[in-house]
Amino acid sequence: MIEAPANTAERDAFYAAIEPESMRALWSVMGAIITPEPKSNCRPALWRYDSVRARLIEAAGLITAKEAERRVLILENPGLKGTSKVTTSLYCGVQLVMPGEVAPAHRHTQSALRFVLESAGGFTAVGGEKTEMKFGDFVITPNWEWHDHGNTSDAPILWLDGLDIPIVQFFDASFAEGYGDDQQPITRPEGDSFARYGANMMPLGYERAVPVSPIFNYPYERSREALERMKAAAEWDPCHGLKMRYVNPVDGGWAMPTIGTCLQLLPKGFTTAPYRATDATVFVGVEGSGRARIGAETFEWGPRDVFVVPSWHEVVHEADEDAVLFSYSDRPVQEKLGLFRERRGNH
Ligand code: 1HN
Repeated sequence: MIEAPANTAERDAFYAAIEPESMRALWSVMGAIITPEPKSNCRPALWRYDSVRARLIEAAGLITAKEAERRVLILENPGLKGTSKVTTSLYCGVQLVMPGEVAPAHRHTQSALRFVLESAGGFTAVGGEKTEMKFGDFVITPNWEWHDHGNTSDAPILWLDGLDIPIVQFFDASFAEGYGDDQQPITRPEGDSFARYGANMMPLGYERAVPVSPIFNYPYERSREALERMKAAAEWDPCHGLKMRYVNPVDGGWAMPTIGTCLQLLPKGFTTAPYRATDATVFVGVEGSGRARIGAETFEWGPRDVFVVPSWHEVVHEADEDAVLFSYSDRPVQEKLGLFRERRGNH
């Protein structure tokens, strides 16, 4: 677009003179703030699960879940150091709860998703209901709901946390408080919300005041089975293989208002057509293995590895065996604001 006009001694003096008066000449910065295409410090990156897990076990020797409140290692984008961001708009971390430990109840205006990476038994309680967290489950903690977690097994439990922290930060809308006790009172039996909202039915007359799915655990067993059954019909999307969106059953929209979540299957030997979109996306390997070619870089991934495709970077996926990927992005926000764009294929 507009290239900054050349600097002259007179112009530089003018810029310096207006700076203390809290003014800036638009023409000196316009090209930097209105770019012809997305320009981001967010970089393609991958974290190996084995390395993250080993560091978390090390951290467990340093601090309890209770003292830490949440024993989490943030996956910080190497292009966004010091910001606690995995992409410009989203946060990602991996959390460890050791056998018998609890992560105490609190609430905040940031929304969270959990994607369970390793579990022999553990729970999260959200807004008065507990749910067992099993491998591959996608669990939602809506904004301002009390939540606490616990490990009821004799092995470590680990999951990925995806939060909209940078979005809430952008709007200066953060509120948070502790419950004052480790665990919140349980007011509904386990499985209650799945029975009410997860059986392709809903209580007659049900209306939801908040724009988030009333299902808070989307079990992997169910989602994976759907993909397996669809495989037989083989209506592969050239860019995505079989990619399914987790939905809010109330309105068919995204399960969360700020974070879009998907589960996809790429069959053995599949190579996707090049794809780019404005929503920087965090991918989590669930099953199988493959590689993502992101621009000029290639990232080999296996189960539980995490990688990031930044906004408007071309990605090509290849699967070595039947491969399942979970992913999340800020697409719901961009769609609501009319900003989302994608380009299928390379032209
Ligand atoms: C949080 O509440 C959790 O509840 C995890 O497990 C990560 C990162 C920042 C702020 C709150 C959790 C978080 C978090």
